[in-house]
Amino acid sequence: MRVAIFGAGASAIAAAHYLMRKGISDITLFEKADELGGTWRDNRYPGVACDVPSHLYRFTFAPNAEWTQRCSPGDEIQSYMRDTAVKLGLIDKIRFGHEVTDATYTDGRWAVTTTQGLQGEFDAIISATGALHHPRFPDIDGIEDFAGLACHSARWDPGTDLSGKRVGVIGSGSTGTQIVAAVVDRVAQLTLFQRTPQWIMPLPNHPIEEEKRQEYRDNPAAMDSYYAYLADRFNTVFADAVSGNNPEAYEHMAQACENNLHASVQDPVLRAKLTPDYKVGCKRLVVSDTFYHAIQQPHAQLETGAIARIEPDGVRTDDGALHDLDVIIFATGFYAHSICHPMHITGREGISLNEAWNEGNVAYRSVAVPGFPNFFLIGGPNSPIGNFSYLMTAETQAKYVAELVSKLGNAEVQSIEPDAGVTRRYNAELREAMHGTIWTSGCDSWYFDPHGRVASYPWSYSRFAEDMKAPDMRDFKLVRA
Ligand code: NA7
Repeated sequence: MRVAIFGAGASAIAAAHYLMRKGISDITLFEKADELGGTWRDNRYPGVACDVPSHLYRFTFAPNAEWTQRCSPGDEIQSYMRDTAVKLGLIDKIRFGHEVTDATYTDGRWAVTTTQGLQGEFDAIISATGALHHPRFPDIDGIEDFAGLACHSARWDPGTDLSGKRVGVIGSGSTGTQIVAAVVDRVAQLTLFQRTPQWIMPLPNHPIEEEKRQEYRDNPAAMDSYYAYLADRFNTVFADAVSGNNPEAYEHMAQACENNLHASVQDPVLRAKLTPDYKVGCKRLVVSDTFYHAIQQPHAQLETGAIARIEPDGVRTDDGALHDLDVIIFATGFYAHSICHPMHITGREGISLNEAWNEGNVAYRSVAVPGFPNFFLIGGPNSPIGNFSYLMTAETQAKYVAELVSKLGNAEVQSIEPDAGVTRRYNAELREAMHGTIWTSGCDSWYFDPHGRVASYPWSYSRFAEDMKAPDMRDFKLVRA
């Protein structure tokens, strides 16, 4: 059994781990960059941190007593990803600098080609390439004309010195708010260009003291109990609140965000500018207990006027004002629906994944696509991507996919793919369930795909966990050799 995994981020690490648990060790991970870690390798902007507590944002199979903060900074998570890959013995299995360009299926085998040429044939492939990694630059006139330093948040060079600089941040999502809070004390002047205000959930990011870390080192079971506690809080309270499955928790959450704004911002004009006109949770909730303080510093400015264009000296807003800047940081998000792009994946009878998905990304339970035998996804279409630990999603899917892949180890089974009718019905049910969710309640967000459909998971986390416990083989077509 030879399995290829595309990517070497969290999803790929989870996939490799669960394949190895099934005794499948001939695994090759193709990684376009020269380092693993995915989003934590790419995002090194000031203030980058996970908004999920670290003791939950970890693999169940790799507990870590060393987290230094409740929500750890990006570089700690990146080190954790690397350490985990080393412990699993994955480093030698990764081909760095190999961006997959083509994967073509013929008679039970996938031929994989990367930027370095044909890499041979595999019995199965798992695409674990992530959703948030194609930086999205705003469509603003003159973006090329800026004379200072302009950079997307996911392309930030951590060596950049911002002290004494006039800095503009465009975008006020999770990334923009983290940057503002992190740099405000070191810059001469800070302007946040906000197109739409965000609801902000205050979550103090306290340090985890050495004493606590020692306790976890001495007693790993305590970490597991804490993980279980956090998982329960996040999945049955937080995530279910957002997905409409826990109205009482939703009310608490909405109230907490409203109280946070009122308690933190006294100036009525500024407060009005920061008040969203949509429901809490419609856009992905921002988690911060430092942003409101930062934006109220005397040298910080919240600009809500529309941007007319970018000029060599800065940003000109519609009212004619020029905001002079030395640095512009584009915290403008990602092409979140470019799953598997720009790879050419060709399934049975020459069907291309791009064609199969030309009216939107559709999969059976996020992990498999009719017409694409022995091809699986981690973090595929409609994966649970709300405000909880993506690592739990990735692990649950990886375990499920490993179960399917292991069936190919049986010499009698040549290929597995989901039934087209079952997949259609699953997606019809999913779209139906999307009506009335908070995400469709009247705001724009990166959850919407270019076809206007929300690409999240509409049901409760417990349903996801239950449905994904093990594949129901009646939903799959098996071709016997
Ligand atoms: P997001 O959440 O997609 O936020 C992008 C921000 O950029 C958002 O405030 C946008 O405003 C703003 N934006 C985008 N285009 C423009 C233009 N043309 N002009 C002004 N402002 C613009 O990306 P993040 O990187 O913050 O977070 C992505 C996810 O990463 C996050 O949810 C976590 O899961 C981790 P808009 O709201 O569209 O008006």
